[in-house]
Amino acid sequence: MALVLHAGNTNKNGFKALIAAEYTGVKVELVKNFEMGVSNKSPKFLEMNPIGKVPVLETPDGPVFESNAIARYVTRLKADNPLFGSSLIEYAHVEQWIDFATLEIDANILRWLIPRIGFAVSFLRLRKLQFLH
Ligand SMILES: N[C@@H](CCC(=O)N[C@@H](CS)C(=O)NCC(=O)O)C(=O)O
Repeated sequence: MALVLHAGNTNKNGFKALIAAEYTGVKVELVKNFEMGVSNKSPKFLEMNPIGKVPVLETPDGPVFESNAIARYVTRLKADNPLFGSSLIEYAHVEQWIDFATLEIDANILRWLIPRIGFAVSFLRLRKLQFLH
């Protein structure tokens, strides 16, 4: 039976679990009729993740939130899954790129993107305009 993932079908954080599932040979299905801002604020959803964020994976042992934790859970469903690597240095490299993507890219992406789509003035632009020194 498939595990149910709560997220929209374009959610980048949901993709982590779906990709891990594909490589692992585990069935993960997106919940039907997910509506951002509605489904993830329902009382049933908030029982699974009190801060109302997606993705959340329903497992036979209860829900898991945080996309990296979900991807790791799905990957660990297969014993000795090569996705984790097969030596100490390979494990470290897998963790290195997970952390890099999360802490260096994801954490900063909105700060980079928002000025470029015209919603705010970037720090560099302010400095160029001599508002900052
Ligand atoms: N660190 C979390 C981030 C989760 C997150 O920010 N989810 C966003 C969508 S990408 C969300 O649910 N936003 C809805 C809200 O904040 O109400 C993870 O990796 O799962």
